[in-house]
Amino acid sequence: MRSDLPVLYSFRRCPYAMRARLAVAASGVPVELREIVLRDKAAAFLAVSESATVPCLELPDQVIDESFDIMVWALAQNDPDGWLQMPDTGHTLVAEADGPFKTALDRTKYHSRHPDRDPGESRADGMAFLNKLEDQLGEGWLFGGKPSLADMAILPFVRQFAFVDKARFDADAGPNVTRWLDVFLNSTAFAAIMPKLPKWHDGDTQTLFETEIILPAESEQTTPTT
Ligand SMILES: N[C@@H](CCC(=O)N[C@@H](CS)C(=O)NCC(=O)O)C(=O)O
Repeated sequence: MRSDLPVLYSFRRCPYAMRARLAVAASGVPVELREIVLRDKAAAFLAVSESATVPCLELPDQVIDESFDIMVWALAQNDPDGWLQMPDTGHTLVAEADGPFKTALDRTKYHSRHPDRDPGESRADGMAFLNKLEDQLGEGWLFGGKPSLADMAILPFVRQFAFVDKARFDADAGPNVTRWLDVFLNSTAFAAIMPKLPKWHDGDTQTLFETEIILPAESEQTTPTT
Protein backbone atom coordinates (compact mmCIF):
# COMPACT_ATOMS: atom_id res chain seq x y z
CA MET A 1 0.00 0.00 0.00
CA ARG A 2 1.52 3.30 -1.10
CA SER A 3 -0.29 6.30 0.30
CA ASP A 4 1.91 8.75 -1.65
CA LEU A 5 0.57 7.78 -5.08
CA PRO A 6 -1.59 10.16 -7.08
CA VAL A 7 -5.07 8.70 -7.53
CA LEU A 8 -6.62 8.65 -10.99
CA TYR A 9 -10.39 8.21 -10.93
CA SER A 10 -11.28 6.80 -14.29
CA PHE A 11 -13.84 4.92 -16.33
CA ARG A 12 -12.55 2.46 -18.89
CA ARG A 13 -14.77 3.41 -21.84
CA CYS A 14 -14.82 7.18 -21.32
CA PRO A 15 -12.82 8.96 -24.04
CA TYR A 16 -11.82 11.74 -21.66
CA ALA A 17 -10.50 9.17 -19.20
CA MET A 18 -8.72 7.35 -22.03
CA ARG A 19 -6.74 10.40 -23.01
CA ALA A 20 -5.78 11.05 -19.40
CA ARG A 21 -4.61 7.43 -19.05
CA LEU A 22 -2.64 7.71 -22.30
CA ALA A 23 -0.67 10.71 -21.08
CA VAL A 24 -0.17 9.30 -17.59
CA ALA A 25 1.09 6.07 -19.13
CA ALA A 26 3.38 7.94 -21.54
CA SER A 27 4.84 9.91 -18.66
CA GLY A 28 5.56 6.76 -16.68
CA VAL A 29 4.32 8.48 -13.51
CA PRO A 30 2.84 5.72 -11.34
CA VAL A 31 -0.71 6.33 -10.16
CA GLU A 32 -3.38 4.37 -8.38
CA LEU A 33 -6.23 3.67 -10.79
CA ARG A 34 -9.77 3.62 -9.43
CA GLU A 35 -12.59 2.48 -11.73
CA ILE A 36 -15.69 4.60 -11.26
CA VAL A 37 -19.15 3.46 -12.25
CA LEU A 38 -21.00 6.54 -13.47
CA ARG A 39 -24.45 5.46 -12.32
CA ASP A 40 -23.12 4.68 -8.81
CA LYS A 41 -20.22 7.05 -8.13
CA ALA A 42 -18.00 6.28 -5.16
CA ALA A 43 -18.25 8.72 -2.24
CA ALA A 44 -14.46 9.26 -2.20
CA PHE A 45 -14.64 10.33 -5.86
CA LEU A 46 -17.54 12.71 -5.27
CA ALA A 47 -15.64 14.21 -2.36
CA VAL A 48 -12.73 15.27 -4.60
CA SER A 49 -14.25 15.85 -8.04
CA GLU A 50 -16.03 19.16 -8.16
CA SER A 51 -17.58 18.33 -11.53
CA ALA A 52 -18.38 14.70 -10.57
CA THR A 53 -16.96 13.67 -13.96
CA VAL A 54 -14.14 11.30 -14.81
CA PRO A 55 -11.25 11.51 -15.14
CA CYS A 56 -10.11 13.22 -11.97
CA LEU A 57 -6.56 13.19 -10.65
CA GLU A 58 -6.06 13.60 -6.91
CA LEU A 59 -2.57 14.78 -5.97
CA PRO A 60 -1.31 15.47 -2.45
CA ASP A 61 -1.64 19.22 -2.97
CA GLN A 62 -4.26 19.64 -5.71
CA VAL A 63 -7.08 18.03 -7.66
CA ILE A 64 -7.12 18.15 -11.48
CA ASP A 65 -10.62 17.66 -12.75
CA GLU A 66 -10.23 18.21 -16.51
CA SER A 67 -8.84 15.48 -18.74
CA PHE A 68 -6.71 17.78 -20.89
CA ASP A 69 -5.19 19.38 -17.78
CA ILE A 70 -4.34 15.90 -16.48
CA MET A 71 -2.55 15.17 -19.77
CA VAL A 72 -0.52 18.37 -19.54
CA TRP A 73 0.29 17.77 -15.86
CA ALA A 74 1.51 14.22 -16.52
CA LEU A 75 3.65 15.23 -19.50
CA ALA A 76 5.10 18.16 -17.55
CA GLN A 77 6.42 15.56 -15.06
CA ASN A 78 7.98 13.50 -17.80
CA ASP A 79 7.55 13.54 -21.56
CA PRO A 80 9.96 10.94 -22.95
CA ASP A 81 8.24 10.80 -26.35
CA GLY A 82 7.99 14.57 -26.77
CA TRP A 83 4.18 14.75 -26.98
CA LEU A 84 4.23 18.35 -25.79
CA GLN A 85 6.36 19.34 -28.77
CA MET A 86 3.64 20.47 -31.13
CA PRO A 87 2.70 23.74 -32.75
CA ASP A 88 0.00 25.96 -31.23
CA THR A 89 -2.40 24.76 -33.91
CA GLY A 90 -2.50 21.49 -31.96
CA HIS A 91 -4.40 23.31 -29.23
CA THR A 92 -6.81 24.71 -31.82
CA LEU A 93 -7.49 21.19 -33.11
CA VAL A 94 -8.10 19.87 -29.60
CA ALA A 95 -10.53 22.73 -28.95
CA GLU A 96 -12.38 21.89 -32.17
CA ALA A 97 -12.49 18.21 -31.21
CA ASP A 98 -13.76 18.99 -27.70
CA GLY A 99 -16.28 21.51 -29.01
CA PRO A 100 -18.01 21.09 -32.38
CA PHE A 101 -16.73 17.56 -33.08
CA LYS A 102 -17.85 16.26 -29.66
CA THR A 103 -21.25 17.88 -30.21
CA ALA A 104 -21.52 16.18 -33.61
CA LEU A 105 -20.41 12.88 -32.05
CA ASP A 106 -23.04 13.04 -29.30
CA ARG A 107 -25.78 13.97 -31.76
CA THR A 108 -24.76 11.08 -34.02
CA LYS A 109 -24.37 8.50 -31.25
CA TYR A 110 -27.35 9.53 -29.16
CA HIS A 111 -29.57 10.87 -31.93
CA SER A 112 -32.76 9.82 -30.11
CA ARG A 113 -31.87 12.43 -27.45
CA HIS A 114 -31.73 15.10 -30.14
CA PRO A 115 -35.00 14.61 -32.04
CA ASP A 116 -34.80 18.12 -33.49
CA ARG A 117 -31.50 17.27 -35.23
CA ASP A 118 -31.02 15.34 -38.43
CA PRO A 119 -28.58 12.54 -37.50
CA GLY A 120 -27.27 12.53 -41.06
CA GLU A 121 -26.32 16.18 -40.74
CA SER A 122 -24.62 15.62 -37.38
CA ARG A 123 -22.65 12.75 -38.84
CA ALA A 124 -21.65 14.91 -41.80
CA ASP A 125 -20.44 17.61 -39.38
CA GLY A 126 -18.24 15.03 -37.64
CA MET A 127 -16.91 13.71 -40.95
CA ALA A 128 -16.11 17.26 -42.07
CA PHE A 129 -13.73 17.62 -39.10
CA LEU A 130 -12.12 14.26 -39.88
CA ASN A 131 -11.77 15.19 -43.54
CA LYS A 132 -9.95 18.30 -42.44
CA LEU A 133 -7.55 16.15 -40.42
CA GLU A 134 -7.07 13.83 -43.40
CA ASP A 135 -4.81 16.33 -45.18
CA GLN A 136 -2.73 16.74 -42.07
CA LEU A 137 -2.12 13.04 -41.47
CA GLY A 138 0.04 12.35 -44.50
CA GLU A 139 3.09 11.50 -42.39
CA GLY A 140 1.12 9.28 -40.02
CA TRP A 141 0.30 11.66 -37.17
CA LEU A 142 -1.11 15.19 -36.98
CA PHE A 143 2.27 16.84 -36.74
CA GLY A 144 4.61 14.60 -38.68
CA GLY A 145 5.97 11.12 -38.12
CA LYS A 146 5.41 10.84 -34.38
CA PRO A 147 2.43 11.27 -32.10
CA SER A 148 1.76 14.44 -30.15
CA LEU A 149 -0.52 15.58 -27.37
CA ALA A 150 -3.15 16.54 -29.96
CA ASP A 151 -3.24 13.05 -31.53
CA MET A 152 -3.72 11.46 -28.13
CA ALA A 153 -6.29 14.00 -26.97
CA ILE A 154 -8.40 13.57 -30.10
CA LEU A 155 -8.12 9.88 -31.04
CA PRO A 156 -10.34 8.46 -28.25
CA PHE A 157 -13.20 10.59 -29.61
CA VAL A 158 -12.52 9.56 -33.20
CA ARG A 159 -12.68 5.95 -32.02
CA GLN A 160 -16.08 6.58 -30.49
CA PHE A 161 -17.32 8.34 -33.62
CA ALA A 162 -16.07 5.50 -35.86
CA PHE A 163 -17.78 2.80 -33.81
CA VAL A 164 -21.20 4.42 -34.00
CA ASP A 165 -21.31 2.73 -37.43
CA LYS A 166 -17.92 1.21 -38.17
CA ALA A 167 -18.83 -0.17 -41.60
CA ARG A 168 -20.01 3.25 -42.72
CA PHE A 169 -16.98 4.93 -41.23
CA ASP A 170 -14.66 2.50 -43.05
CA ALA A 171 -16.45 3.27 -46.28
CA ASP A 172 -16.36 7.06 -45.83
CA ALA A 173 -13.17 7.95 -43.96
CA GLY A 174 -10.07 8.92 -45.89
CA PRO A 175 -7.07 6.57 -45.98
CA ASN A 176 -4.96 8.69 -43.63
CA VAL A 177 -7.67 8.95 -40.97
CA THR A 178 -8.36 5.22 -41.34
CA ARG A 179 -4.70 4.35 -40.87
CA TRP A 180 -4.31 6.83 -37.99
CA LEU A 181 -7.17 5.23 -36.07
CA ASP A 182 -6.07 1.67 -36.95
CA VAL A 183 -2.51 2.26 -35.78
CA PHE A 184 -3.84 3.71 -32.54
CA LEU A 185 -6.34 0.91 -31.91
CA ASN A 186 -3.77 -1.80 -32.66
CA SER A 187 -1.00 -0.19 -30.61
CA THR A 188 0.38 -1.66 -27.41
CA ALA A 189 -0.33 1.78 -25.93
CA PHE A 190 -4.04 1.43 -26.44
CA ALA A 191 -4.04 -2.10 -25.04
CA ALA A 192 -2.06 -0.90 -22.02
CA ILE A 193 -4.55 1.82 -21.11
CA MET A 194 -7.62 -0.41 -21.40
CA PRO A 195 -7.26 -2.82 -18.49
CA LYS A 196 -10.57 -4.27 -17.35
CA LEU A 197 -11.03 -3.39 -13.72
CA PRO A 198 -13.89 -4.06 -11.35
CA LYS A 199 -15.71 -1.13 -9.81
CA TRP A 200 -13.52 0.45 -7.13
CA HIS A 201 -14.62 0.33 -3.49
CA ASP A 202 -13.07 2.13 -0.55
CA GLY A 203 -10.64 -0.25 1.14
CA ASP A 204 -9.84 -2.23 -2.05
CA THR A 205 -6.26 -3.30 -2.69
CA GLN A 206 -4.52 -0.60 -4.73
CA THR A 207 -4.41 -1.05 -8.50
CA LEU A 208 -1.10 0.37 -9.64
CA PHE A 209 -1.15 1.89 -13.13
CA GLU A 210 2.42 2.19 -14.26
CA THR A 211 3.14 1.40 -17.83
CA GLU A 212 5.60 2.26 -20.53
CA ILE A 213 3.70 2.85 -23.70
CA ILE A 214 5.05 2.79 -27.18
CA LEU A 215 3.39 4.13 -30.30
CA PRO A 216 4.95 3.35 -33.64
CA ALA A 217 6.64 6.10 -35.59
CA GLU A 218 5.47 6.45 -39.18
CA SER A 219 8.34 4.41 -40.56
CA GLU A 220 7.24 1.43 -38.46
CA GLN A 221 3.57 1.64 -39.27
CA THR A 222 2.02 -1.01 -41.41
CA THR A 223 -0.61 0.19 -43.81
CA PRO A 224 -3.87 -1.64 -43.19
CA THR A 225 -4.88 -3.79 -46.12
CA THR A 226 -8.59 -3.25 -45.64
N1 LIG B 1 -14.54 18.26 -19.29
C1 LIG B 1 -14.42 16.99 -18.64
C2 LIG B 1 -15.51 16.07 -19.15
C3 LIG B 1 -15.45 14.66 -18.62
C4 LIG B 1 -16.77 13.90 -18.82
O1 LIG B 1 -17.79 14.48 -19.24
N2 LIG B 1 -16.77 12.61 -18.48
C5 LIG B 1 -18.01 11.86 -18.51
C6 LIG B 1 -17.79 10.39 -18.85
S1 LIG B 1 -17.19 10.12 -20.49
C7 LIG B 1 -18.61 11.87 -17.11
O2 LIG B 1 -17.93 11.65 -16.14
N3 LIG B 1 -19.92 12.14 -17.02
C8 LIG B 1 -20.57 12.21 -15.76
C9 LIG B 1 -21.77 11.33 -15.68
O3 LIG B 1 -22.12 10.67 -16.68
O4 LIG B 1 -22.38 11.30 -14.60
C10 LIG B 1 -13.02 16.45 -18.88
O5 LIG B 1 -12.42 16.77 -19.92
O6 LIG B 1 -12.50 15.76 -18.01
